[in-house]
Amino acid sequence: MANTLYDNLFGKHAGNTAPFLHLPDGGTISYDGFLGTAARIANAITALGLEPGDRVAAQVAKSPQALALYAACVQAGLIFLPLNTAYTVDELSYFIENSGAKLIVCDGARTDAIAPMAEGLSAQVATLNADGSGSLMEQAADQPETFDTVARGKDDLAAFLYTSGTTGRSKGAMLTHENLLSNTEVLVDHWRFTGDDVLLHALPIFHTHGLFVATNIILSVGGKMIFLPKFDAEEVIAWLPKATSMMGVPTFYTRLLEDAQFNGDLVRHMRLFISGSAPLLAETHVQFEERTGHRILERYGMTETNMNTSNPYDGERRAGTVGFALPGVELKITDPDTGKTLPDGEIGQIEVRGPNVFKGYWQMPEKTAAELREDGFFITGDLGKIDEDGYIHIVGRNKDLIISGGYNIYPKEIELLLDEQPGVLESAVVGVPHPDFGETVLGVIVPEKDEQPDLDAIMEAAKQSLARFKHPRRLVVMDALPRNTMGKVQKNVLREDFKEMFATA
Ligand code: MCA
Ligand code: AMP
Repeated sequence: MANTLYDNLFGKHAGNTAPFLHLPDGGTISYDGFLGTAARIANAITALGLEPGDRVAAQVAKSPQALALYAACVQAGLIFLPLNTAYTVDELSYFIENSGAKLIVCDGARTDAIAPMAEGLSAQVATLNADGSGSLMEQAADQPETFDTVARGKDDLAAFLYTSGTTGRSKGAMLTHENLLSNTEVLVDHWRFTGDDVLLHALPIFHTHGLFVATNIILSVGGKMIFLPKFDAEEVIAWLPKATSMMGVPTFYTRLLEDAQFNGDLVRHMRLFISGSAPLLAETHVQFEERTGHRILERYGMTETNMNTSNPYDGERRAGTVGFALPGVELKITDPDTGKTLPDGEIGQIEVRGPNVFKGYWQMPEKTAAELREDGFFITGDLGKIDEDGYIHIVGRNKDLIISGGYNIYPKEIELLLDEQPGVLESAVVGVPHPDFGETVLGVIVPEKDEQPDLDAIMEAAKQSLARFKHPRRLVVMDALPRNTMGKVQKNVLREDFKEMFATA
């Protein structure tokens, strides 16, 4: 029976004994072996009573089994909801409640903390540890290696990825089989991926970049991945000679350049380096070319849309730009006040439309309507312009967002926590330049009259409820926040005043 995503990414490899994953210990996993594991997991999850359309939340370390869980969900018609392993139980409980997930797959070390929350939300819990052990694989062990693929059409939902807005909590972006498959096919073609490619994969698999861009492309062409648990410059340098291509966030490239062992000889044979998720400094692009002779190909995407634009494969890869709209994607620059299209060269908000654009935010019709126009254009919240040669430049954001090492951080969430702390009258959180993470989090606190807030206690409170990557790297106390005549906090002034704070961090 037809299943749009499963058939095109996974099912077509049935019986293929060629390697799919190369593991850091030197082992390999074949396509066929991987599909067998996925089918066993699909059987195990179905045996738990889950039905097509149910959500499966996964907060698990990167492993072949974690990837097989994704394949299993697609095969069983379940909606896959991957979550950052850094999220605290507080953060997790929101995603489970909001999505109505029926099953949470988590690391065994976290079950004590997660089980009570899961029980309260009527979700089952299964464990999957970094080494592939845990109750999920125990339950899968006795299951058959084949599974009757559940029929799913192009408009059926394949995944929810949570992403925040400027106000309130995260929203579940609903992605269909077609959203994911159409983008994969365009990228394969645009970036010339083939079955001969060996992709060095050091990204996490709980976000679009590592899962729906990197992994789906390799699955689509039947190539191989060097599947590293995380980015570690030494490990990456050791494996690069065996790879043909790599995808990364800008921090990957700046960290490689900082390593004296990273030189042109190591990567002379490589076909392609791709960067995205955050702006790649033109300076990094230039330094990388000087060191290696390779021009990094920068592209631009979002959770809600997968990839929208890319620099050309053959033409000039222009530093500081994100290239052109991908085939099938329409992109326009509009006036944020009127929504009218602006002439080339003028700065406005970036809007995109195409088969890659998501179906809306789960159970949030008003938020969907605010960002996804009736005519199908999605308002990205990024500010950009189109230059005289047609290259798209991202010049800023119309949304209050910090991108640290490729992870998105929404200041509002941190401000709400800071504002609640004893002695704090109000706060503002801004992103300031950071040499390693691109941007990092600075918290500015205004004390209540005659109060001296305990900054250590505030950091401790942040640790309790927020993932580590969201913690302010520094807290600064000010008498008052800069405001404009309308009373709005001028975050641009704070960003300017503190832009050198981490210059030498
Ligand atoms: C880890 N830490 C971080 C980050 N990552 N803090 C801020 N920002 C981060 N990104 C914490 C660690 O918990 C640690 O805490 C401390 O900072 C330093 O850790 P370090 O060892 O330096 O970090 P790492 O483990 O090496 O990770 C850095 C990383 C990683 C390799 C850059 O964050 C990463 O893989 N980022 C990729 C994110 C990604 O895939 N984004 C794509 C989103 P402590 O101080 O306790 O030790 S998809 C997307 O954006 C769209 C769709 C797109 O266009 O792709
Ligand atoms: P996310 O919400 O994780 O999907 O992050 C999407 C955001 O990352 C976009 O709206 C952009 O602000 C940013 N982004 C992704 N790729 C790039 C890039 N190449 N240059 C600048 N910003 C980027």
